[in-house]
Amino acid sequence: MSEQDIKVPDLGGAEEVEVIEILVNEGDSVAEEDPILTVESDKATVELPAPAAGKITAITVKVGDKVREGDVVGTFNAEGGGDAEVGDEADVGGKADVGDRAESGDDAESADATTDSAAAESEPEAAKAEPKPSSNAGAAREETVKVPPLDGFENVPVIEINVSEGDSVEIDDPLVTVESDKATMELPSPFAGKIGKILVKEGDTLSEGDSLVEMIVSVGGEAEAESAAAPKDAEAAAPAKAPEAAKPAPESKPEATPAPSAKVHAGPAVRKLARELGADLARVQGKGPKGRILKEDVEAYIKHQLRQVQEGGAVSGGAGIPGIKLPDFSQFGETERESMSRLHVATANNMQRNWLNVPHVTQFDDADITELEDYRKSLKAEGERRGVKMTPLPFMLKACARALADLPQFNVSLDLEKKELIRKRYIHIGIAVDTPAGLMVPVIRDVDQKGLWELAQEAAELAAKARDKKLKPAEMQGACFTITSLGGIGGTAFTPIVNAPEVAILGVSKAAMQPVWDGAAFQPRLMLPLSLSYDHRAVNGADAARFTTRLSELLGDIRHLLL
Ligand code: CAO
Repeated sequence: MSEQDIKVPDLGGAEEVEVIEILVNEGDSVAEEDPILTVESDKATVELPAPAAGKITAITVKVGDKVREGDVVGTFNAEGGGDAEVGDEADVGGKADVGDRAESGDDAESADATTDSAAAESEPEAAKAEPKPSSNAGAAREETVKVPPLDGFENVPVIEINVSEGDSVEIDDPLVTVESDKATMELPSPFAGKIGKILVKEGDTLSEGDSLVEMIVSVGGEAEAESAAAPKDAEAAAPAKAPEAAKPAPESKPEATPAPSAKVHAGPAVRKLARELGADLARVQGKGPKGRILKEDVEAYIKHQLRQVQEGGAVSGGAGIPGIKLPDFSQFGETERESMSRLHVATANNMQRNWLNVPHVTQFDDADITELEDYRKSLKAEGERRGVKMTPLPFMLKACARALADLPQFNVSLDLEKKELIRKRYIHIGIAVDTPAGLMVPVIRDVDQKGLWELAQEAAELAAKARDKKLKPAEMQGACFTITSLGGIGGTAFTPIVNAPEVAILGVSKAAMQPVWDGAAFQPRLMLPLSLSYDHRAVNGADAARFTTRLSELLGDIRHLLL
C-alpha cells in the first residue's frame, strides 16, 4: 500500500473550480466511487469520487480553495496498492466534468473523456436544435431543442423542469436539470424566445439528441444557434452565473411547484439524500458557503419536521406555505445571535400551529364595569386583611365560567377525525401570564365552583409560580377556555390566538372612561374592551356575539352572577 496524490482531474473545460464541500476526513476508509470533495464552477456542481477503495491519509485543501486540473487535493492509500496513480487524469479525469452545463457526463472512464469534451466544443453536428420549416424566413421560427452531447452518458434522469409553457427565456437560461449519480447539470436554452410545448417531464431519462422543448425563437435569434451547436460556446457567451444566482422562478409557475433547482444550491449527494428523505430542498436553509445546502442541513431539517409533527405541531411553513428565508442581515447593519429559550420555541410552535389550524374570527364588545369597579375597590380593605389583591381578573373568570355554562357550544373541542364534538362537563379556565421567560398559561380548575376570593388567591399564586418557573405540567393542562388580560398594561383591543384544542379565548384590554349615551345624556362610564377570538369551525358568529353580550351583562351587573 503506497501513498499517492489525489489530483484534480480534467475539468471538462473549466479553468478553475471552487472546493465547496469536503466529504471525507483524514483516516476515513472509502470505497471506490465514494465522493471525496465537491467542487463547483459557475455552471455545475460535481463530486470528485475516490478512484479506488482505500484510506484517505490527508486532505490538503479547504472549503473555498480554488483548484485547477492537476492540483493535488490530498493523499490516499489505495487498498492493494493499485498500479495506476490515484488522481491520474486517465482514471479520474472523466469523472468530473465541471464547467460544462450541457455535459453531465461526469463518469466517462478514460482519458477519452477529455477528448470527448473537446470534441463537443468543436462539433457543430452536435446541434441541439432542429429548425422546423417556416414560411417566414428571418421572422420568429419554431425550433425543437434537443439534448446536447452528454459526454457519452445516456439515460440521465430529469430532476427538475425549470421552465413552464409560455415562459420567455434568454439564451443560456436553464431549461431542465438532469442529474447523473455524480453531477447535477442544467441544460441551457440555446435560444432566446418563448417556450412552447415541454416534451419531457421529471423522472424521464434523457440521452443526447432527445427532444427537450419546442420553442418560438425570437426574431434575430440566429446568432444563438451557435451556442446551441456547442455548449462550450454557449458557456463562453453567457456571463458567469452561478446556478443559485439565476433568475427567479418564472411567474407562471404554479405555487405548488418546488422552487427550481436554479435557486437550490446543493450537490448531487445532498439532492439524492433529500429525495430519499422526501425533503423539499427549496425549504432547507443551507449553512454551507454561499448558502449551500449540506447533508447536515437536510438532516437537521428532517429532524425539525419530525419533532414538530411528534409534538402535534404544524410543519414549519406548513399547509403548503413556503418557509421564510432569512436574508443576510449583516448587509443592513450590526447584528448578534442569541438562542431562543425552550419556552420561547414551544410558544412559537404553538402559536404557529394554532394560527395555521384554526380559522379565527374575533368579536369585539365593551362591558360597562363602572359598578363592578366601585364594588372591587370597596373590597380593598378586606383584600389587605386576607393578604390577597382583588383585581378585575377574578370577575372575568367568574363571568366567563357563567357564560360558558350558559353557552356550552364554547366549552367543546373538535375531533375532526372522528367528526365528533367533545363536550366538557367541567369549567377549567387558563390565564395567560406574562413572565420574563415568556408566556405561560396556568389553569384554574372548576372556576364555576369557586368564590371570588378563592379565584383571586389562586390566580395570584399561579401567576407567581409561573414567574418563578415553578409551575408543574399538570397546572398548565386541561383548560376549556383562556383569558388573556392586557388590561394592566394598556391597549384598546387585540386579536388573541385560540389555544387549541380550546375553541375560544377572551382578550381583555384596559378599561377606560367613555361617554356613554343613556337615552337622555352622555354619562361617564368605565368601559372594559373585550376581544373574543373563536374557532369558526366550532362556533358561529351569532353565538360569539351572544357570548360577549352575555359577558357584558354579567360584568355590567355582577348580581347576575348570583342568579
Ligand atoms: N383595565 C384596567 N386596569 C386593569 C385591568 C383592566 N382590564 N386589568 C387589570 N388592571 C389593573 C389592576 O387592577 C391593577 O391595578 P392596581 O394595581 O391599581 O390595582 C393593575 O392593572 C395590574 O394588575 P395585574 O396585572 O397585576 O393583575 P391581573 O389580575 O389583572 O392580571 C395576570 C394578572 C397574570 C393576567 C397579569 O399579570 C398578566 O400577566 N397579564 C399579561 C397577560 C399576557 O401577557 N397576555 C398576552 C398573551 S398573548 O401574547
